[in-house]
Amino acid sequence: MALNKIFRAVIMGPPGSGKGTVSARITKTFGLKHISSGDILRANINAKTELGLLTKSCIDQGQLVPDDVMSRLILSDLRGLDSWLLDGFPRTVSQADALDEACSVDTVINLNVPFQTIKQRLTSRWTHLPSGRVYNTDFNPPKVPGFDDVTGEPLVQRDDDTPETVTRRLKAYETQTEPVLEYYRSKGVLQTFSGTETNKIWPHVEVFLHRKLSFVKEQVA
Ligand code: G5P
Ligand code: MG
Repeated sequence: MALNKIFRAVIMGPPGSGKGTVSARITKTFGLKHISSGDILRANINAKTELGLLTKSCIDQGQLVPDDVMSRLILSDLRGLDSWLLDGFPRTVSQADALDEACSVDTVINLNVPFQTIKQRLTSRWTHLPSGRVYNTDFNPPKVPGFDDVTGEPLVQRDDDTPETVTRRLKAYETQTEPVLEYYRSKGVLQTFSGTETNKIWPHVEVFLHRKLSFVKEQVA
């Protein structure tokens, strides 16, 4: 489906809920540009930039990077883009306010996956750092174990995917990110999808976005 109008979406959900996995499907099906705050931070850490050096310890400890750093980073990335799918930002009410001041959001997709399901997934996740592509030894294993399907480059396990850090990330989600759901609910743009399997959640997201995009098209016409 070619996107010929402005459409701005946010995808939310706890760590490991499948935001990256569902975003890849949205990008493939609807052509929305995927902007993942975590992927951008990890690319900076990998390249040892100033931002990477500044944020690495926060991420490794399962804490959030300060709001002003994140808002500046992501809002500058959005400049010049009409349509996008934001993954991992906003993560606090202060970040949601900063985004709201810069532009409006058409829809917020919330993946509501139980914490117990998530913990098992993250310890068996393998990531291709340059692209952000994710694999899972149970759910979607790479064709050749340990290597990216597209580039053949090695996969790594994220430093923040240890059981202790995952627990801290879930806590940060509960205290700092869950209030953002209420923020968007009160604006009438929040759409929640609940379940334990991405393959069962995805068809509902797909139908929802098809409807939403046809509606935006009619408004534009
Ligand atoms: P990130 O990178 O944004 P999180 O913690 O929000 O990290 P994460 O871990 O990237 O989210 P996800 O994208 O929601 O998870 O999930 P995913 O990668 O698609 O799926 C997880 C695993 O489950 C994969 O292995 C996938 O293959 C598998 N899977 C998917 N579906 C299924 C299924 O149905 N069944 C099974 N068995 N497996 C499945 O942020 C990282 C850090 O960066 C900082 C913070 O420190 C954060 O902790 N940060 C920010 N700090 C402040 N403000 C911000 N805005 C920040 N953004 C990032
Ligand atoms: Mg992710």
